[in-house]
Amino acid sequence: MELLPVVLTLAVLAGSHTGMSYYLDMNVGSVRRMVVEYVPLAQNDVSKLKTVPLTSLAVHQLQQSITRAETEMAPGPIPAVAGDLGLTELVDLVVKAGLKDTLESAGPFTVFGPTNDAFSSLPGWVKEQISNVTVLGEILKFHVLPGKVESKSLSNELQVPTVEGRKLRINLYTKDSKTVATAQCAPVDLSRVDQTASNGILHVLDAVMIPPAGDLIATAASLPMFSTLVKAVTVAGLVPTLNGPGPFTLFAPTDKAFGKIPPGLLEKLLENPPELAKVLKYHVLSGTFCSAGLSSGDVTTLDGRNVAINVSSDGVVVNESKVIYADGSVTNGVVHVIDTVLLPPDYSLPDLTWARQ
Ligand SMILES: *[C@@H]1O[C@H](CO)[C@@H](O)[C@H](O)[C@H]1NC(C)=O
Ligand SMILES: *[C@@H]1O[C@H](CO)[C@@H](O)[C@H](O)[C@H]1NC(C)=O
Ligand SMILES: CC(=O)N[C@H]1CO[C@H](CO)[C@@H](O)[C@@H]1O
Repeated sequence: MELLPVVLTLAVLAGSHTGMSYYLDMNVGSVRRMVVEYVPLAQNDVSKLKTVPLTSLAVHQLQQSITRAETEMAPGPIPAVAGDLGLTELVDLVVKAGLKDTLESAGPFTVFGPTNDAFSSLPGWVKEQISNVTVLGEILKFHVLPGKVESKSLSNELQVPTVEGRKLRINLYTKDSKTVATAQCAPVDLSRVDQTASNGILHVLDAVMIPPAGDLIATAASLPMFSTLVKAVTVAGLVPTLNGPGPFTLFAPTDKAFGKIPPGLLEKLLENPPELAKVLKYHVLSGTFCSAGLSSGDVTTLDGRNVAINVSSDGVVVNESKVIYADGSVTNGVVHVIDTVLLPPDYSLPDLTWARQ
């Protein structure tokens, strides 16, 4: 809190002496026994102020003003602070889900508050889902942590339990020599973290977090477009790895992507689990690489060989595979859906010697 606006507010509240204002030391929390001559209090320059002793009446008036001003300036509960920050859609949805009373209760809570833009840019299927207030309530509770979790205590791959029950994952990256923080891959607005409310704190998010339905494998298995991937991962014996704690980043080819690989290759691979495992591991990175934290450059896959990531205004491309859906929320990392299977360098045609045999 800046001192000068406080001084001016109090001076106005205190009224009285024409042309006079009061200077308070809010840090000490007590009224300094001085009156200052009202010079135009331009740009934080308190050094020019002349001090004179206060009368006891003036001290009394000032103390009353301080009490009043403190009441007025004390932050409200989380929904009020969210409103002040312009997170009006969040506040509306909190009301709709019947969570306002909870978020105004003693708490304390930490809320990751998505902006209005974050809500309006949700994909249609999510908007449809959150038109159901039960689902909406679950998603909103996934944005609330019990207790106060300040931004300084966030660390890379930290998992924190939410009020909803499932954990969300924090990631910290360095991108273009700046720190990028994400919560379940939603970018955190680091210029608006640790916003104080009477019953907790609020960190602003640039996207809405979707609670993970399960781990990498369970999530892929629940979606019909990944039937080939799930079959391949099972045949290759990679399920115990990929449903482990990880965390992992999976570039997940759709069935359509598998349909584009050279004829016969998939059948050959399915008959050769160790080779299939190599190809599949070429789709997995160790660690959670959310799109907000991705930079262009080579990264090493679980297979040991590199893929080249290209981040541009056109989106994210991995070697020649385009990410068509980024930041799929899972419990043990993240899934980015790709439109083309990644083949390790020795699979480039026409060198498919082993597959030709
Ligand atoms: C809302 O979602 C819940 C939980 O998924 C479900 O049980 C309920 O039937 C849904 N309500 C409507 C009106 O669709
Ligand atoms: C990255 O993608 C952009 C846009 O498609 C392209 O112009 C650029 O050449 C690519 N960079 C590399 C290193 O491939
Ligand atoms: C097919 C293809 O482009 N493969 C490349 C993927 O990126 C790695 C790392 O830069 C290269 O070594 C591969 O040749």
